[in-house]
Amino acid sequence: MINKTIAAISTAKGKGGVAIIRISGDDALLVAKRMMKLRSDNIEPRKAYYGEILRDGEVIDDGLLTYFKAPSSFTGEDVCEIACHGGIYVTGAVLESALSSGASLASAGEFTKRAYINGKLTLSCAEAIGQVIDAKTDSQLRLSSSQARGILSSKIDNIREKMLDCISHAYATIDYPDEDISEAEISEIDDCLDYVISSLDSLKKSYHTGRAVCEGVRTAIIGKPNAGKSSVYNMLLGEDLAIVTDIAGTTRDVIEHTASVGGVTLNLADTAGIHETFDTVEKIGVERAKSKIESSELLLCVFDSSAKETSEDKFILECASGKTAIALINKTDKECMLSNEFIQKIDTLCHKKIFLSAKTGDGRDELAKVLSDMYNLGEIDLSNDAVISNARQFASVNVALEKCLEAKEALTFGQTPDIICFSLEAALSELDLIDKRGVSEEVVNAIFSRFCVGK
Ligand SMILES: Nc1nc2c(ncn2[C@@H]2O[C@H](COP(=O)(O)OP(=O)(O)O)[C@@H](O)[C@H]2O)c(=O)[nH]1
Ligand SMILES: [Mg+2]
Repeated sequence: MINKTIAAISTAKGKGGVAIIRISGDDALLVAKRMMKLRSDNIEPRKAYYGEILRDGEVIDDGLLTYFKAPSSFTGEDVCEIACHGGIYVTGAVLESALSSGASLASAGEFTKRAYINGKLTLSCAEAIGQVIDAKTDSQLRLSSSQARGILSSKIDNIREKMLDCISHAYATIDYPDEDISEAEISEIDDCLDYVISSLDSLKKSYHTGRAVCEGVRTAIIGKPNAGKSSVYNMLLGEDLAIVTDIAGTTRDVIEHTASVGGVTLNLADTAGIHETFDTVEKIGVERAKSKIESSELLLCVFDSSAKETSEDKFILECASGKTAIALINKTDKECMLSNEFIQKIDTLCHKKIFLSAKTGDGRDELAKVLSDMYNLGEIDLSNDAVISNARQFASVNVALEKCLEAKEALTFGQTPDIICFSLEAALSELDLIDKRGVSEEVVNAIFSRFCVGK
């Protein structure tokens, strides 16, 4: 039953100055009044009221009650927020009091799900709110905050309206089957369709950036022992997380952390140096490094420039071919001993090469620039452009685009309008999977279950 009144702690679990218990549903105010001794009985919306908080009739804390009357609240239902002291035990006790006063415990994401069901948010805005909460980097925050404000949703609405225009024009011609479609009508449908196609195409392309920012790029740092992989790893993370020594074979297990470089989220793996070894543990490390190469989307191949290249370096270069790889020619604070021939080979096999010193940090900015260019961060304004950032949205945009291209082909080859309409309607229902009611309950539940309780 949707109108069951729910409650949860909406602030993070832990000790803090203040915590907020949120209550939503028809009985929200009744529950709040039962659990608080307030000075006034007349609670007006959007005002804060001080009072004592009771549990089983006993005062356990004091705090502020704010009431938001439906539909002008986050969930669209009656909402009460009680701000109490932010200790772990006291917030638990206040929540308990809300539950014993008639509320049920909210499940993960239930407040946001209700906001979606009550039409306060589109699905992509709701997803973006989850991403705002989960954001670990500045780019993630900028992107998710703009999508939470509805930038993607309004772009989708705009495309949808244009699609409807195309469909209504095409239908108008079906209604008068005896007349041929006039040149003017064809060109009107054609222009409208071109706009829809180019908009869908830029949304589709934006996923390259959206994914790199939100989900991150699976990246492996590879190289021979002592090339400086762990030093590069630490430099990119800005912390000494991996052990660095001049002893070959220091890194054995794969270590993974997330770094933001040039706005791109790198899901970085530092690996063991790849070479022939008889050490049992190191051998396992080398195998793991090799399998990381397979499962990564981007390779950062580290070469030690202070010594002549070896067969191991050549092997690393071979690993790079056919993959997206950036060569990091490390230790540039020392004299370069790599042969020109080897550097030329790097140029042919790697996407880019960067001269770098993990010791001094030289070259880090260039790497940031290369990554930002690779993922089009310079072309996209994360705070203002509509960007696709998850696979669900991408799949729908992709299919909608294909269907529109089919409609365009039908129009170009002079097919009957019903064929054009058929493709356009398929595109429309696919687009409606992003924000509109075409989304199945299963998908909606899966999206909201990823949220934390209290959101
Ligand atoms: N001079 C200099 N030494 C470096 C640089 N990067 C790493 N090293 C040194 O090279 C050795 C091996 O580094 P490490 O990061 O452990 O290499 P890994 O085995 O590839 O992980 C250590 O002694 C580092 O201090 C650099 O840019 N310049
Ligand atoms: Mg290492």
